[in-house]
Amino acid sequence: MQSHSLCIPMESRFNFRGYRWVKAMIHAINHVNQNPDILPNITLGYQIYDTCYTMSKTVENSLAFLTGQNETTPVFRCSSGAPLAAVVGAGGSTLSIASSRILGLYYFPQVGYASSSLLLSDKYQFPTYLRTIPSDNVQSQGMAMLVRHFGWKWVGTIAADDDYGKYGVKAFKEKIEKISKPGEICIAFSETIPKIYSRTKIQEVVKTVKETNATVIVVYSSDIDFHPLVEELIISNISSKTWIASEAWVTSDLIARPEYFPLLGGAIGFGVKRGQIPGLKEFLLDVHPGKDPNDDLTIEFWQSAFNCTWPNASIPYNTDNRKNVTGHENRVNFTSDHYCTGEEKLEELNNTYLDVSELRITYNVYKAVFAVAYGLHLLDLCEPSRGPFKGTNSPCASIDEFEPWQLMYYMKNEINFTLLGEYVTIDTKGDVFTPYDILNWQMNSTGEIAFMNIGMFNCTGEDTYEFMVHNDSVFWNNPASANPRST
Ligand code: TCR
Repeated sequence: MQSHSLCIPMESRFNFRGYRWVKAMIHAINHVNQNPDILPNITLGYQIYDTCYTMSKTVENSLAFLTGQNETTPVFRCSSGAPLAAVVGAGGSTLSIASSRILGLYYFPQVGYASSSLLLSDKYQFPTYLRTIPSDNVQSQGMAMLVRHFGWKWVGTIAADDDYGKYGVKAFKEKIEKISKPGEICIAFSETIPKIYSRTKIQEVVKTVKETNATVIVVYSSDIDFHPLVEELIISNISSKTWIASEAWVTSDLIARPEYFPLLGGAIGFGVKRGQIPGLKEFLLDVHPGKDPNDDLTIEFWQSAFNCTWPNASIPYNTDNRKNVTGHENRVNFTSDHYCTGEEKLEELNNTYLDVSELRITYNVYKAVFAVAYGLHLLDLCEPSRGPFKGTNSPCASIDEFEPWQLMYYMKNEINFTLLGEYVTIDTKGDVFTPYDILNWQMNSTGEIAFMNIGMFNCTGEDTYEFMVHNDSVFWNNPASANPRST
């Protein structure tokens, strides 16, 4: 495995959830390799890069991946000479968009598992982008129907300042306009969360939230971007609001903390379809930094998980340089003064890495890998002289030396397969339509936050939807414990 981890961390902690996605990706590849019905006699390999949640690293990594060796002319081959098949990723939409502009240039297939921005459905701009997460066009419709369902008149919006937040909120407003009568639902305010930390800007958002009469606020943001605002809202003691959560933060362990419950309890949000991946838990437990001295990511994982320094590690434990970059005063530099022994007990680790109870994006990652595998499988099944490509004798592509556009031919036309009992189909815009669970933040008896399933939302066809909410199951976070009439 080749992992590059020369990040300036955006956060002072290791992204355990992201690391779980990495493991799920590898696990899925292993499953494909072990499965005699998919690509028999072919072994898929992989390279995993860390985007560091930044645009520049994403672009750089995409080019490094394509050239195989820091050259600028892509050869589309691994160092072994085998063809590169596809990119799975990136995480956030802004990063997928950046890499997709490069990959699209070469007609190189890309399958996203979390990037849900509407922009990515535009095949003119992103001809080779497919995804296993629905477009936010769908989620925004769901949010608008939720607002109408509960009869709220005034709604505020807060968006992360990126292609996810801004386009999500834009679609939400358009859907509101479409499904309501004039004056029935109104936008009380629209704020954005800065991408580069600025306490002053965040305090302006807090001021708006404090002063508004609207009791319902939609937040379209990743957990990482939303977190500094949450901290500031907590300081201001804001409560009795009903927060509508976009899928990226609704089940995040960074936001769903008991200490934030007075602020965010009762939040209602959309979670993409869950899945259970056989054997994943065991696979997650099967990591050790001693296995491969070049596996920087695992070493970094271990150091962060157990608060220790791995002997001779190239990356020091948790050095946070972000302070200098963004002027974020709250962050500290800390290094651990003791070495890891390698005897640390992974089973005792109590964090989101090992939590396989809410596999939503993780399941999408798994699906994305299978989508690529099925594309390759179709390419490999091509019958000689009955191939789809131009030339004498209708040639096929060869699995040992195909070109990116040849795999793209298959990925674009007919990706549908059954995975773990679910029928997965990706349309010609690269989009999928899977149902959402509507989740409500409640406090369970042990003082932890539970994501109660209170309904579902599904897009069933062009402009046709199923929407269902159990009103009686909703926990409302206000003194009356009742639907806040945001009038
Ligand atoms: N779409 C976001 C990124 C994102 C995400 C997540 C990141 C989504 N869900 C869960 C971390 C965890 C949904 C985007 O940028 O498109």
